[in-house]
Amino acid sequence: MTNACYGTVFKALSFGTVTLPRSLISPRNLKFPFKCSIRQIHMESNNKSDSRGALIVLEGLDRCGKTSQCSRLLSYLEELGHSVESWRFPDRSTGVGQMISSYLTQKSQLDDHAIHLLFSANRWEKRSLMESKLRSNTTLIVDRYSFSGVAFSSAKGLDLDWCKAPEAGLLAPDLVVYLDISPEKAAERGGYGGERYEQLEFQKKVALSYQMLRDDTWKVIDATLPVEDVEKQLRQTVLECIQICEKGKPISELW
Ligand code: NYM
Ligand code: MG
Repeated sequence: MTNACYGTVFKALSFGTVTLPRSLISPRNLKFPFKCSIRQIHMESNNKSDSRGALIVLEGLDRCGKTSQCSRLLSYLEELGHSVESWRFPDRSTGVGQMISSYLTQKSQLDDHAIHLLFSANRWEKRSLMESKLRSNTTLIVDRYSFSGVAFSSAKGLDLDWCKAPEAGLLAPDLVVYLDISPEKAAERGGYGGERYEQLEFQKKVALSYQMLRDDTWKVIDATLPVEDVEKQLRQTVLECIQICEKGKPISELW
């Protein structure tokens, strides 16, 4: 086969648009010297199946505005036609979640380590569902995640690395947004709801723990800005993140 003929065969295989001359399809003529090139073309054409939803996490002190920003973001992305769900941790609907809820509402007492592990278990019980949602192209907006777990427990004095350990292997977020507000300003916002941890002195310690956890991949937004301004910044950074995941960014794990 001449070089010109190889050229025709490759063109046909790569783009599927050129009809191969019958004489070239006979097994005798199909001696490809570049087998691996064909395999590579096949992989490239499969890229669409790597497209996935984004795991977006919002973090911050109690009363920083996370919950309302999550629901505004959900409506916005739905209006744009994205497949998106809003999640939160703790997820109080499960058995583990009910134990956590009873602890937070002061109906039960638990050792600090034990409650830390329950918060972590509450994420582990959702891990596989989370992964299948992402793989089926659904973006998840998550109100609190592992960073809350580590920030709140280490603020009680538990060792930071000990707190991080049970989170290892959970899905890594594609974006962490930190809604930044001082503990004093947060406390001024209509008061706390009376759950455990909702006290100014404790929130000051949580703010310090968050500072230790934060790295420059986090998007920090000034949560004292008007709601619409926070929302605008959030939308922009979230859309960029969704686009990157659509292109097939691999899923990774903490930490
Ligand atoms: N919290 C939340 C933890 O202490 N560890 C965790 O892992 C998570 C996810 O629960 N004060 C704390 C932070 C909050 C409290 O959360 C309940 P929310 O978002 O207020 O329902
Ligand atoms: Mg709260």
